[in-house]
Amino acid sequence: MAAPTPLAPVLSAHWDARRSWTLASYEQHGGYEGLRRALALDPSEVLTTVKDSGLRGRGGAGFPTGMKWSFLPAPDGGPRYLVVNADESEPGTCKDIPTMLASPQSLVEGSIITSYAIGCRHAFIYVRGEVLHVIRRLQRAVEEAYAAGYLGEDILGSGYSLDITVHAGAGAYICGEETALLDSLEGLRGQPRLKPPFPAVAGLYARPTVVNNVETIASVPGILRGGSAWFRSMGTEKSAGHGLFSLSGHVTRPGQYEAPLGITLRQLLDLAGGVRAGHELKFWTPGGSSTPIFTAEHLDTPLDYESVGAAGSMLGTRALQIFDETTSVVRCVTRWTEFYAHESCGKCTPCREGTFWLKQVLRRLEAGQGTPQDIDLLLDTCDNILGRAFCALGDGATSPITSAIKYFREEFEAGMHTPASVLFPPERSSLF
Ligand code: L3W
Repeated sequence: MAAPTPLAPVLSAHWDARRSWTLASYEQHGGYEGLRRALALDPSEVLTTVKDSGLRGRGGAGFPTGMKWSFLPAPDGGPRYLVVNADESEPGTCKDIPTMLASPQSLVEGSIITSYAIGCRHAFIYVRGEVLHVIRRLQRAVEEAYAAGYLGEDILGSGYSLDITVHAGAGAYICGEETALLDSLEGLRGQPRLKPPFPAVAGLYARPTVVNNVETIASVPGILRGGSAWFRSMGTEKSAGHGLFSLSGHVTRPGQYEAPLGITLRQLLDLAGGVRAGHELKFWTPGGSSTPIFTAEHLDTPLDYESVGAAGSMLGTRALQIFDETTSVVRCVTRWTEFYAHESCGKCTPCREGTFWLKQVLRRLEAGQGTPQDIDLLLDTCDNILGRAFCALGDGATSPITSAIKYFREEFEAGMHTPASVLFPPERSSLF
């Protein structure tokens, strides 16, 4: 199979246009053509188009989007909802917020098409609370869409009606977990629900609900415009289409790079000017801090769901955090673990207690005051969280630790006698 080449961007194609966030700019670049095509089809045909495209959830898990929509039970006359997960909080992940800032109308258009396909009359966009500027921009985009007749009653004379509410969260990582998000949206404390039932069956207000990530929904207008075969012509057989890859850390030109799934980090680094000058790659995350880390040996691993999984990690949110040889892996993993311990919602014991103890052990290893039992203690604690926590937060917290010990065990052993700050002076690293 030929190596994927960087493609002409789709999602980010117009991000550099003047006032790209306005409806006028969006329309100038083909905006709302996808909605017009969708409204000319039966809702079931829109669903089939998305199913045939092979689009998979861009929020981390990669669940087939069309299949998720088709899990909604047959209409019973009651409400059914679309909830867009815009609670982007995974460490290193920075694709949804740039999308909403530069092209909020792509999310609004995608939400209308999706709602039409699933028979929803009221959609919600749940945005993390800290990003007030993003919330304002989205609200303005929704207002513009109402004024232009894309939202409200009888959209474009089709007889279909839809309202969209932009809802601000309060800044909790757990509210990115889809069922905690639904609880939060209902006004409750955001904590995960037991699954099943999945939201598709009993979601918001116990009604059938589709929960999809921002990038997933923003990809839908392009699929309606270009067709499912066009989308499938990019990426790999099982990981179709394009995606935003966010490069951060020790990289010359950090930012969002749009490319077909299956591109490699080596190719992305070529686009981003490489690892910062004079340094070399030590380790990186393929999908945010909740995925097992990779090293330089994975530079040519195709970044698609199957290949990354086969290499022992997850594609996740495609948040590629790059760390060079000046970085202490122990210090890095300790910072991430402090984040998980802080953000654990406390509902289940393995995650609440486990992340606390992982943090304690890692802090003493970082300080060079570890004990000979500490590596086994870390691995044993991770083993008691993995698969036993209530939601993915617990599992995610273990991934960087177990993978870092696998690749850099000697650095954890050094933590029994030498502080990380001596081995890796923070001023050299410039990160952490
Ligand atoms: C109906 C079934 N629906 C599965 C649906 C389910 C959900 C989707 C995926 O975690 C991952 C996590 C993070 N009937 C269904 C069904 N579904 N079976 O499919 O479900 P699942 O359980 O595989 O994943 P999840 O709980 O949604 C997402 C990883 O993403 N991650 C991302 C984190 C990003 C953030 C953020 O920035 N806000 O939190 C990074 O790696 O660790 O593994 O919709 O309902 N039979």
